This record gives sequence, structure tokens and C-alpha cells, in this order.
Amino acid sequence: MKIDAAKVIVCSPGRNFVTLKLFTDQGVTGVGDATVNGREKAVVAYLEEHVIPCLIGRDPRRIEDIWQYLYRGAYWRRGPITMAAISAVDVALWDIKAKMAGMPLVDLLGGRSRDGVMVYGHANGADLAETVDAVGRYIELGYRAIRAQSGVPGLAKAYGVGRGDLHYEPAGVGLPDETVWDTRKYLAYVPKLFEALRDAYGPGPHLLHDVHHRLTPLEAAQLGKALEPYNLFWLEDATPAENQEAFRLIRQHTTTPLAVGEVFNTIWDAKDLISNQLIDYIRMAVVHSGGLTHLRRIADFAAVWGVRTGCHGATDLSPVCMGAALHFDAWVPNFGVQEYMRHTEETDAVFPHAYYFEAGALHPGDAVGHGVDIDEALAAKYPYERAYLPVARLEDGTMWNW
Ligand code: GCO
Ligand code: MG
Repeated sequence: MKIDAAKVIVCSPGRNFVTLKLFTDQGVTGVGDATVNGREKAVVAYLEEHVIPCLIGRDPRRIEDIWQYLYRGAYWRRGPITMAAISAVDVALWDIKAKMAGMPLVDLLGGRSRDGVMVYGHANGADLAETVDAVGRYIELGYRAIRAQSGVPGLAKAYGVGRGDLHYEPAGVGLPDETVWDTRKYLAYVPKLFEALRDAYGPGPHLLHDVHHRLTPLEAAQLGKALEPYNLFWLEDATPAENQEAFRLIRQHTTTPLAVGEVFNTIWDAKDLISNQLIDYIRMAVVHSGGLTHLRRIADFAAVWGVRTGCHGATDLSPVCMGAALHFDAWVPNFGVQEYMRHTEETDAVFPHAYYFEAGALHPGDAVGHGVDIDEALAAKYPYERAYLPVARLEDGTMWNW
């Protein structure tokens, strides 16, 4: 059996997606997501110029060997572009293998460990009252876990606050949006938000919050401590994690559970965080961390240290990534939660999928493979548009972390 063709499809049904489709001489095809938000074309070039020529003629059944060939063989290991390209190939190969076996992908991974995959939805509002209402709407929709983000008094634009509907997407066409950040205003406000949420909805719902890399380790420790009375499911990306040691300081001061990893690409980014038990949830996504072959290895390593998974699932990860993630989540023994930021109707139509939402959980469905495809004719109606994520500056103009 041979891979005899490969195609990279770029489309923009509301936002940009890069999809790899692999074809075999036996007629079975597979698809993988290769989207890196705001840097999409870099992955397209990596795949078309450097990866696809090495794939043609290879046996698609040799998933592990192809993974090692692309990872070790590049010499320039790791990084988001390399690992997204490897992931796209890996997921397409797992899709092909599961289709050939006539099974949903989860059965190849070891079978289901749970009936549904608990997801958290994104509630946000311009101020405290709007955010409390937004969380209430998610509870009515059946969500058991909800991330709450809110506008901050005195700041024109806060991270995570959308355009007033359910489909928050931060990337915009045109040059990067400039936003202004002030840590003191934010720190004074967030505990009030979670106090209001617990007053309104009691101890039942799992509440999550994303700091989006904005704090220093000491500030993150202060926030974690201040939030302890509200029993968060997790506090995410409390401080940048290039220096994994930074989390030790946070950990020494608070019992609020910590999640990190959506910008990580390999086990090496998380090795010290996990083995020193400095975090509780590892957030790496199928698309940005080398596919299922690498992610399940990370999950097994994390399990040794009692760290659970919480895969990134923002709308810049395509339905193809979501499909693969749900098969992984349904299997992985140390599952925590799956992020679910709903795609627009246009995106859902371009990527027909077997997964579905029911009672606060997503289900991967019973289709063979990972159950997600791309409608190429429809995709062609949404051409690529250059888009960037915003940037953030402090009030005096200093660049900060968005
Ligand atoms: C999340 C993320 C996203 C990112 C986005 C960047 O927790 O869902 O922080 O909203 O900002 O994926 O492309
Ligand atoms: Mg995040």
C-alpha cells in the first residue's frame, strides 16, 4: 500500500484553516488539520515544499516510522510550524488506518474509557453582569463546565470578550489589532467576578478562567490565592511558560489548579512542569503537538504524575482537529476536560463531522476513521484572507503578552 498523492487545502469559512488530505493507491483517504492561527501559510509551504515530496510512495500503515522520519529527519526539530505539519500527516494516517480497519479511531487507540467527553464552553461579557448572564445561558444549554472571561473596568478591550454572540474569534483581517493591558485593574476585578458567579450559581458548575499569559509568577500566585474560595476547575496560562520553573513559585502559594500548554509543541515543553507536579492539566492540542502519536505519549507520561488532559479547542483548531481530539479524549485514561468553542455554521458545513454535543459532553460518533471530512467544493468558496491575532501593550506603550 502506498501514499500516492497529497493536497493542502486552505479555506476561510469565517477564519482560516489549513487541511491536509492524503490519498492512497487503495482509494482510502485521510485528512489532518495543520492550522497555526495567524501564520497559516508557513505551514502550507512546510507541507508542500518539504513534507509531501517525502511522503509520496511511502506505506501509510507505518505511522510511527513516518512520524520519526519527519521529526528526526528534519534535523530542525520542534516548533509550531514543524509540529503542526507532522500532526496533519499523523492524523490523516490514523484516519486512513481506522477506515481500513472499519473502526472509529477510538477503537484503534484502545477503545472508549467513557461515554461522553465533558467539554467547557466559553462565556464572556463586557462587564460583570453580562458575564454572569452568559454563564447562566451555558448552564441552560447543559454545560457542566464553563470558562468565564469578562471586560475589565478601565480597559477598552479585554482578552476573551467576543462580539456579543456565541462565536468568539480573536483573529482579524488587516494588521494586528492593538489592545491595552493593565495588570492592577485586572487583578482587582477577577475575584469579584468569580464571587458573583458562585453567588448566582452555587458550588455546582465547574468554573474555569484563562489569564492568557499576562501575569508574572508572583502576580499569578496572588490571583490563585484570591480565587481559592471560588473553587475553580482551573486557572489557565497564569504566566508564560517558556521558563517551566516559573510555575514552582505559583504552586508554592496556591492550591488553585493550574492548566497550561496550548502553545506547547512537544513533550520537552512540558517535561519539567509535569514531572515536578507543577501543573494539574496539560492543554496541548492534537494539531500543535505532533498529532495523536505524540500526544498519547505525553498523556501517558502525564498520567505517571497525576496530571490530566484538557485539550485546547478554540475555533482556530479546525473540526478535523476536534474530531481527532474527541477520539483521543474518549480513550485517554487521565482525561480532564475538552475545550469547546463552537465553530460557525459556515465552518461546520465545510467540515462535515460525526461528532455531536449532548448534555454537556461531546461524542466522537460512530463513523469509521476520525469522522471528519472536508467538502472541497464548498471550501473553495471561502478563499484565504490574511489575518492576525491582536497584540497587547501596557498603558505606557510597552509591548506585553497578548
Ligand atoms: C483558549 C485560547 C485561545 C487562543 C487562540 C489563539 O484558551 O482557547 O487561549 O482563545 O487565544 O487559540 O489562536
Ligand atoms: Mg487559552
